[in-house]
Amino acid sequence: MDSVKSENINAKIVIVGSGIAGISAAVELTAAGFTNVQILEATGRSGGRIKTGDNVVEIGANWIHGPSEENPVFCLARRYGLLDPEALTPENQAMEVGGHPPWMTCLEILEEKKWADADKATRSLGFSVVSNLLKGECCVNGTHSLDEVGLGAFSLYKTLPGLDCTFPKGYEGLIQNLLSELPSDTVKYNCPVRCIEWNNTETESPVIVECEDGDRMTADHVIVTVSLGYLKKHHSTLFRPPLPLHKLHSIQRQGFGTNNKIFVEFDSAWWDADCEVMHFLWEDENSLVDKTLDLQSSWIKKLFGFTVLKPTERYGHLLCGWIAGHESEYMETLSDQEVTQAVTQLIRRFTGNPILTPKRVLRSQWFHNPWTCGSYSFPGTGCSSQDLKNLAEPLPTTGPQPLQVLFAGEATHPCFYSTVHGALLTGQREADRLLSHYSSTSTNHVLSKL
Ligand code: 6YU
Repeated sequence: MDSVKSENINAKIVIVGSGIAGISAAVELTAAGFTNVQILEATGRSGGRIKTGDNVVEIGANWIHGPSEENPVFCLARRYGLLDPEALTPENQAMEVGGHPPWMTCLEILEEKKWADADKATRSLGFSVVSNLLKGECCVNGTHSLDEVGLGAFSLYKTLPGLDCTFPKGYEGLIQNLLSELPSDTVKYNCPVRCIEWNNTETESPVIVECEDGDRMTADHVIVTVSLGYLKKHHSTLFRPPLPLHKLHSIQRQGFGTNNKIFVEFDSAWWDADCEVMHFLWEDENSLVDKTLDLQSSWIKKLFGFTVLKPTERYGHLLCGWIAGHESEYMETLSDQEVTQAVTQLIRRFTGNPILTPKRVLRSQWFHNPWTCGSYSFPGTGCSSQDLKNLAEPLPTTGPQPLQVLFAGEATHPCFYSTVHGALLTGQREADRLLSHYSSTSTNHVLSKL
């Protein structure tokens, strides 16, 4: 690992956000010898969109997508001893699943049928299956409709080999282990940043970070890791002077949507022991046109299905429903009772069992979370790889005081956007950028990873 020149070790680096991107940046900078690294976190906890609830229920990120040697989250989780033995086997790491979560089984139904000579009822079923697939695809992409996803940029997403795996004791274990590598006072909680004033010439350090409580601190560098949703909503007040236009346009072009989960717990299982996923097919969905006219009465139809959480010893009899888009955002505005009622009706209708009653229902609300403003990014229509580069570009790139404001977070990764490993790599990328800047050697280096 290159070392930083001793006179630069005190450079003041502020990191906005204590999600995986912010924490991984802090760990790398601290390990390289920087002594003045402070994370400012708006909420009272670290982890951001990694959030484990009671009974190891994952409110946010679920899987390590592509758990294999190239995936830094997998390597870290293995190092910290956070994975089940199956996930560590070479067979598991070699499996190619094409980047889809383990729920997209509906395709098999389509493949079994000969659609060209099918009768009307069968064709109608076919449309229902396709409609269901599209709802699932909206969840994967975190978008309302696939019409909002740019075809060109869609192919930028890179999948890694490995059968997606979970953290048996919760994804947050990764966060706790990483935090333990930092000095205990590194994260300041309940400290929302209101404004980042850069290009200051009146103070010795070029950046002033102003918090909601009016506290103002100077910094040599600020790494911004807030979500793209937050940036879209607050860029005009968050930066003074404003962001350059090309960066702003890229923020606008890149998509950021909502995918929520609805957990439904039962006293006992009413599904088969080998059931992994249930899809809901609606008879009247024989058109692929988006026709969400009455959210109040039809939002639940956007829920594509339930995955069965396993093993039962860990989760009890628990289903996880998935719902994306405007219907998902509407669902967030309903009371717990209204959501429970809609889900109960849905399950009774599809099972034909009028007395099935969930023990407990819990849903995520990522769109109305003021510090996230949605779930994750996707390549919007008209978005190109240049937009992703622009999102990651620091300010300014040249001049006497470069790299005042740097940008990390899942949406700034060129091919692993929307994932935990993507976010982690962007934190390391920006730490590396500062290390190269301050490094005693001029060679471009890659730090020995954690
Ligand atoms: C993954 C998965 N997964 C499900 C759901 C969600 C996400 N992801 P953070 O937001 O974490 O941190 C920023 C911090 O900043 C935060 O703490 C804020 O409080 C703070 N902040 C904000 N404003 C501030 C201010 N003003 N001042 C101070 N602090 C401030 N990823 O790998 N596996 O299974 C899922 C899933 C419901 C919501 C996911 C998954 C996404 C990850 O959770 C997410 O990328 C990272 O946690 C983000 O970390 P961060 O540090 O950048 O931000 C084919 C193809 C198509 C392409 N897509 C395929 C991939 C599918 C993605 N998978 C999704 C699936 C699920 C289920």
